[in-house]
Amino acid sequence: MHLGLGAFARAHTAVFTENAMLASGETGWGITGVTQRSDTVARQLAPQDGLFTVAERGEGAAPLRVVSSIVDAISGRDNPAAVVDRIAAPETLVLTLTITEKGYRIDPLTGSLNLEDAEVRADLEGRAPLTAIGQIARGLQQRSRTGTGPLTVVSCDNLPANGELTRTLVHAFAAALPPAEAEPLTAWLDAHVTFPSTMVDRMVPATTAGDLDAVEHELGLRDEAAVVAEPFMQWVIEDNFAAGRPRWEAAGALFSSDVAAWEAAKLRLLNASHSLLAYLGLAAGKETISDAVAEEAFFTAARRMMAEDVLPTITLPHGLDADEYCAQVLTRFANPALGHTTAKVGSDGSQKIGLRLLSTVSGNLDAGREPRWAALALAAWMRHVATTPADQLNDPLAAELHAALPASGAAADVVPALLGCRSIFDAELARNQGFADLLIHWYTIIDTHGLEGLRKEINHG
Ligand code: NAI
Ligand code: CS2
Repeated sequence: MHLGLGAFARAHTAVFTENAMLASGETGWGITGVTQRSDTVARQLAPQDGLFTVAERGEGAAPLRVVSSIVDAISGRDNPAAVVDRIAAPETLVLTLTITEKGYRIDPLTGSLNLEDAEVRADLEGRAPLTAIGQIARGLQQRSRTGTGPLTVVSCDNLPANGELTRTLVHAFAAALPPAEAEPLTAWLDAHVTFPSTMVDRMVPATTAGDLDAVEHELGLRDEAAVVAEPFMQWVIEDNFAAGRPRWEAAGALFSSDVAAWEAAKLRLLNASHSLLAYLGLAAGKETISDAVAEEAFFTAARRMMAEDVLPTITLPHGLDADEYCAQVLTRFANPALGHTTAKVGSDGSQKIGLRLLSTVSGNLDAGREPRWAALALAAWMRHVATTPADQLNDPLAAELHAALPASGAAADVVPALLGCRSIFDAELARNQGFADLLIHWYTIIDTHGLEGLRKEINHG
C-alpha cells in the first residue's frame, strides 16, 4: 500500500516494486495507491487498471515503459474509511509513504506530532481520519483489534531519520487517544509495527500537459497518469521489516545499517543545492533547474556550498566518493530534458530549508567557520518569500511568513523578521549577529545588484 500516490511514488516506488518482481521471479505484490483527491483516481488510474507510463528524459533514458505494479487506487480525502480498512487488511504487509514534508504535521518546536493542528485533533476525536498520520494510526488500531498480523511502515519522504520520525508521530497520535485506547494500541505498535528509515533519490518533476501530449505521441495512447523522470534512481533502506516485503534488492535497492549517513549526504548535498539553485534561479528569472545551473555563478555557488560548507560537517557513507557524488549531482541538475522547475523545487520552502541547510549552518558556526554558501541559499529563500505575494507563495506557512514581514523591504529589516520565525529558526541562531549580517549581505546583493552583483560576488568575492 502507498500513501501519497504522486509523481515520485509512480516513478520510484512502483518501478522498484515491479523491477523486484521481474528480477526475482517473485510475484504477487501489488500496490494500492492512496491519493488525496478522487479525481486523480477517477481520471488517471481507475480507467486504465492502475497502469501508467514512465517517460525517462535525459542522456541514457530508457524507452517509454508501462508499469503495472499499481493494482488499485483510493481517495484518502473522499474515502478515508477505505484507507483505514486497507491498512487493516491481512494482505497489506508494507505501507510506503510519500506525503510531502508538510504531510507529517510536525510541531517544529517539539519535533513530534502537532497536537494543536485542527485536522489532527479532529482525527483524534474520532472522525474518519483525513490526516496521513491519523489514517495510519487508525488503520493500525483497526488492525490490532481484528488480530491481523504485523506490518511495516516505510517513509520515502525527504526527511532525516524518516522512519524514526514516522514512528514518533504515529506513537504520539496513539498516546493522545483516551487511555483505554492509547495503552493497548501503543503496546500493539511496539510488538507488531516497524518503521525503517530510507533514502530515496530520483528527480521527478510535476507532470505537465506537454509531458502528457509527448507521451501520447510516443505511446499512441492518452495516459493521464504518466510521469516524467531522470534515468537515475536510488533507494537505500534500513532492513527492519516486521512482515514480508518485495525483494527490492533484486531491483538494485541497497539495504544498509547506515541509512542516516546516506540521508544526510543526500539531503544536505543534493537537496540543499537543489534549493539554492531554485531560489537563485527564481531571483534571476530561470524557469528550470537546468537553466539555473547553466549560469556559471550559480553552478559555482552550488559546487562550493557542497565542498566548503557541507562536506566538512557530514560523514559520508562508506564507499561514497565525495567528488564523484557532487559532480554527478551537478550533472543531473543540468539535464536539459527533464524540465524540473525552480518553482516546484522552491515550493514548500518553510518545510525544506531547515532540514536541508540549518544543520550545515550550525555545524560550521560551531566550528568557527562562516557558512558562506548555505547563507546564500537562505538569503535567496528569504528574498523569494519577501518578493512573492502571499497568495502566490506555494508554502503551507505562507500566511505566517508574510505576517512576519516588515513594512519595509530592506534587507536589514526582512532578515531579522524571518529569522524570528520560530517554526524554522531557533532563537540561538537568530541571535547570531554575524550570521544575520552574512544573510543581509547576500540579500542586499540579490535585491540591489541582481545577477551581475551575484556573478561578481560569487566569482570574485
Ligand atoms: P506530488 O505532489 O506529485 O505528490 C504528493 C503526494 O502527497 C500526493 O499524492 C498528495 O495527495 C500527497 N499529499 C500532499 N500533501 C499531503 C498531506 N498534507 N497529507 C497527506 N498526503 C499529502 O509530489 P511528488 O513529486 O510525488 O513528491 C512527494 C514527496 O516525495 C516529496 O515531498 C519528497 O518528500 C519525496 N521525493 C520526491 C522526489 C521528486 O523529485 N519529486 C524525489 C525524492 C523524494
Ligand atoms: C526536490 C526533490 O522538489 C524538491 O524539493 O529537491 O524532490 C528532489 O527532486 C529529490 O529529492 C531528488 O531525489
